[in-house]
Amino acid sequence: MLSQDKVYRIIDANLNRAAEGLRVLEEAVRFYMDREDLTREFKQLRHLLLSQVRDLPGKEKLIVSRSSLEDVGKKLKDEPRKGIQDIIDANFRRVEEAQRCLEEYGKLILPSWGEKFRQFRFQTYELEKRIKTKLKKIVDYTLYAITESSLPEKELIFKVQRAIKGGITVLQLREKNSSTRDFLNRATKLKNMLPHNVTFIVNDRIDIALACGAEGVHLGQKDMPLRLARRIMGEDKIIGISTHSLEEAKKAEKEGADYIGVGPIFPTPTKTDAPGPVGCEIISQIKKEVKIPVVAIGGISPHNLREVLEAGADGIASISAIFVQKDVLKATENLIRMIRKFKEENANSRNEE
Ligand code: TZP
Ligand code: MG
Repeated sequence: MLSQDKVYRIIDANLNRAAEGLRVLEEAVRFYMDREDLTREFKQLRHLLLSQVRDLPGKEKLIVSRSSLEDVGKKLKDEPRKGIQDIIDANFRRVEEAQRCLEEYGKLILPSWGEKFRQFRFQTYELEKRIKTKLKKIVDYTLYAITESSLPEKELIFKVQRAIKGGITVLQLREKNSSTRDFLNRATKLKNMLPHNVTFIVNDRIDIALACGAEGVHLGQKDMPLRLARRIMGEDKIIGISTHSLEEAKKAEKEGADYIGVGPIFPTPTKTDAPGPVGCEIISQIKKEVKIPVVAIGGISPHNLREVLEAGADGIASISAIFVQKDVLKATENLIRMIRKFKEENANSRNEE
């Protein structure tokens, strides 16, 4: 039989857990997202939740029943956090689980707590949805490396490690001939080895992107339509679209793409079914009319990089200038150094104007 003392102990632990989790979330929306409205909502929810104790018969037993030193669960460690998104995810879980416990155990003491805490839980789900749509990761598209398809796995992993060390900011896994299982295994391995400042995108396959926990997917004009992809992926995932004209770029933005790839800018032997090169001019045209980041792709190398950046590209995507180089580390370091130097010069000359 569950003694009343133990029920009070569970209630006490979960009130604290819920309040602490809400406080962590409140700090995130206040200081990270700068959202006064959401800050207020979290504060209200926390106060409302704690104020329920007023009506709880025998509420003085809560503190009496507390025995954190004897808590057998206190040694269980939380997973390490990779960044703000991880913290937010973990704390929503914590709050929702605590609310569920308060709903289940609380109603043993006060039946109305069942419905009250159910409502708090749904209010929390709602807040979570709103925050997740706002909190899409801010991606640095500066150097977007795309893997060479069908590399032996060991070589792929070795080269990706070198590219990470060299400073890529996005990694896209592009496998054109793999089985689903091989593709997924590779995606999972790469996802697990990427530091959190390198964004992981899967080419073509929404299912694999979701299954391995990638941050997004990259789709071509003949892949899953963007609106359907968004419905499947959810608002918090990144969706990039390949475009070859201003019209396609505008359409992708209108339908909710997070970034566009434009190209092939120059002739490239890497993608044989790509339309002819579109040149740099299209980058400036698109930049004038489209607000989402523009990543240029196709035949880009240290020799023509400057032209692409001068046309206004937010980032450079490449397969061969990174993964088909003898020394992937050096090639990557060189590209990133050139791009950063250009961006710095540009920022300085804009300041002087
Ligand atoms: N899409 C347009 S061009 C291209 C893709 C995937 C190939 C880019 O490869 P590279 O070696 O950087 O030209
Ligand atoms: Mg595709």
